[in-house]
Amino acid sequence: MTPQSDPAFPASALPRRIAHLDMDAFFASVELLRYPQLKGLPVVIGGGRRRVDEALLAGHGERELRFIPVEEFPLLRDYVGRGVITTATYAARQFGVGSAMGMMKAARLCPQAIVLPVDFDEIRRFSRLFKATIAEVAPLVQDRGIDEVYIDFTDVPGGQREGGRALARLIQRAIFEKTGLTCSIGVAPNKLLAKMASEFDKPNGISVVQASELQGRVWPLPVRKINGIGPKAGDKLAGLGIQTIGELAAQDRQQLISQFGKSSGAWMHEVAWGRDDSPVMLESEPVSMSRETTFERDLHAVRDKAELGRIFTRLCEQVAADLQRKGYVAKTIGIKLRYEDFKIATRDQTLETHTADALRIRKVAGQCLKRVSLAQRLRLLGVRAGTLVRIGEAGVDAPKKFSAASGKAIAAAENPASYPLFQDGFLQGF
Ligand code: DCP
Ligand code: MG
Repeated sequence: MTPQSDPAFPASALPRRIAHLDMDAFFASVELLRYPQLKGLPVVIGGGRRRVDEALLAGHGERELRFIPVEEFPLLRDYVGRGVITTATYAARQFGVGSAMGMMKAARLCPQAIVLPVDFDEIRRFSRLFKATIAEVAPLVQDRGIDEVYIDFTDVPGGQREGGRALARLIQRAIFEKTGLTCSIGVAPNKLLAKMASEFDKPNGISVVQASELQGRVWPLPVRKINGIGPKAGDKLAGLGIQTIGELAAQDRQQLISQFGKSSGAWMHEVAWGRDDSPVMLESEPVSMSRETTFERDLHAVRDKAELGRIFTRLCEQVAADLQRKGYVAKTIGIKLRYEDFKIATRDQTLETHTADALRIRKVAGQCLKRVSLAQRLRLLGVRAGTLVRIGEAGVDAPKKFSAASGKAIAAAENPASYPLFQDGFLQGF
């Protein structure tokens, strides 16, 4: 039930003030807490925990990490592999380095950047900590991902002051005191505009946007800044000569509907005019859980079948472990492949009953794999569990025992004679 439709939350008499908060260079900032000597330097996060890195840090006790000399950290220029950058400090971004960029390419742009691996446990710990800090100040918080939330300021005491700036400042300060991390906040009449506004003054900034500022501050932005307009829609709009949100707003609504369909076309027209009624939802559930991996080298379904099989099984086990740890079961299992030419293929299958069982996920994912071409070599493989339900809800009971079986056990449980089998460039029984 949304707060708006819940009689316990009557619609407020006050103007809506919605904030979007996004942590600054999140993964990198968390590493900088551990290694404060790297503050202000170009640092990128990416790649696995490499041997050189471990060797370097070995022998340094936890308490002494902050004394490791800067010269001893691994540099991007020495990186060899196919890792991708998850994020970069603002000092590194000045060189054009950023999220989703291959590390070898980044090394050409900023060879002197320091490379650190991701520590997911630490990331999750800080994610929970900053969200809990916000919840102490404002009760209506919607989780939007590892490092961002929406906050309804409307009825929070002081939430209307300076259009929300005062409360934003207070939250920013509270988070910094609790975690040592900075964030950026946008406050606006709705989620759509707040999400854009949080980017206006990054890092460590606050932007307050009023409805009257739509034309001056929002319309000049590219359409891709609208949360929900992805690369495909962006390209299609560009093909129609529509680059900015203002240009989108100037389009005839019917014209957009005929180009993009009834709901998308109408939605585009609404958001271009800065309109969005979607409520800040108290509880947000994950839509899916997935694991994927980019291979060190492109792998072929036939020539590298053993290696691919192992990786595939491990991904299924990881997805099962994620589901079990977080208390969810899934009804859809899917796969994702990226071929050597970077084209992507996805397939999924809906189950009769929910599961979080590694063996079952492996089996269904294997069936999905039979439905894609495997003539080309693969660059990436991913496994996804969707249509999630919390265990204990919607009539779903926790199974007595999940199998979190190892790859070997999974292989043995299936018919070893047919596992894995390949025919005509298509993977059979994989
Ligand atoms: N992330 C990732 N892969 C990506 C993009 C992001 O793993 N392609 C991770 C690393 C980021 C975190 O998610 O630290 C949050 O993503 P953001 O887009 O908010 O990026 P940052 O917080 O790093 O930077 P910014 O200051 O721009 O918000
Ligand atoms: Mg962020």
